[in-house]
Amino acid sequence: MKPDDSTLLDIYRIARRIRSCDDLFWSMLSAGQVQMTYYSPMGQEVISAATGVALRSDDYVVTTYRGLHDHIAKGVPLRELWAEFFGRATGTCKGKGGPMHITHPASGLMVTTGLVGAGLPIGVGFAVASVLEGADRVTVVNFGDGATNIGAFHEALNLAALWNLPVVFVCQNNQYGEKTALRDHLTVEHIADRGAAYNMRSLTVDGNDPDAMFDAISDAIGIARAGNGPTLLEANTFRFRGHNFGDDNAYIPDEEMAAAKANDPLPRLRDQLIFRGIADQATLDAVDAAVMAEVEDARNFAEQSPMPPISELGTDVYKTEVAV
Ligand SMILES: Cc1ncc(C[n+]2csc(CCOP(=O)(O)OP(=O)(O)O)c2C)c(N)n1
Ligand SMILES: [Mg+2]
Repeated sequence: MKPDDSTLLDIYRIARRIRSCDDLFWSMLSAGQVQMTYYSPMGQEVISAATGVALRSDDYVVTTYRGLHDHIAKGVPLRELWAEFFGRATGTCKGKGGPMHITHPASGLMVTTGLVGAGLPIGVGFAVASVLEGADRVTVVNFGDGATNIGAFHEALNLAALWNLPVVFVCQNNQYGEKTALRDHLTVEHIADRGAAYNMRSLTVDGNDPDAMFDAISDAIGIARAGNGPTLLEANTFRFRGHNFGDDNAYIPDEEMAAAKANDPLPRLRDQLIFRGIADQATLDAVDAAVMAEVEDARNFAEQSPMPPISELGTDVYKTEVAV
């Protein structure tokens, strides 16, 4: 299904929101104004934005440490999200999860995990739960290219295919697993080729193309919701800001980075919206300004929020509360 004009504008707004949060996190980290573990999703925004508009609010998403784009696109409120990234008591997990463990069931963002590949079997579990409950909810699991070398990826795909589960596996192929390039860790041409081992519907798309990405993800979601089983969707993209804050991308050849930057999904989408007459510069500038105001509000909220009290250390952690 191709996105209509208003859907494309929604994708732009969400992608812009992600980019603005990432830019501000990056400048605050660089200035030493905040300390946190941070894995930038810069360059991968359109994958999540297109997925976010294609999903229902009661659908589920599972993601990884590189999850900011998925959190925002699924609708985790920016204030609580920022507060959790900053470890504040007002955060989604009372400041005890941090950037790598965002959970916000009210918006369907169920799990963020720091363990590579660990989200896939969890997503399969959510899909089994939907079937047992008779709900037509779909689960989208996001992971990287490197994660497809982990045993859990293969176990999850096998079971999802065998049980015909309502799950979509989205591999955000950013061409690198930490400092290892795709060509040094993969024997198949496309990650989607791995789905054949499980007789699973599989395809590769340009994740930076909002039309192609929305088309592919909405089809996969529709097929899963109708009870027709899982899809492995490989969304090609690039990672602009290194593996994590502190990694300078020195191992990425200059020409490769230049080509990727020329394919930056944000300006590409903006140009498309203008070229196709969907929005003009002034309209998009207004969207950018409104988004920036939301982001500044979230930053202020997080900065002004208290740290969790010591008494919270043992709560929500163990089944039996531990007094501290
Ligand atoms: C089970 C496990 N093994 C190793 C690591 C260390 N590690 C963290 S991120 C990463 C690379 C994963 O690459 P990819 O799946 O492509 O995701 P990306 O970081 O590119 O989004 C590795 C090896 C880990 N967190 N968990
Ligand atoms: Mg990767």
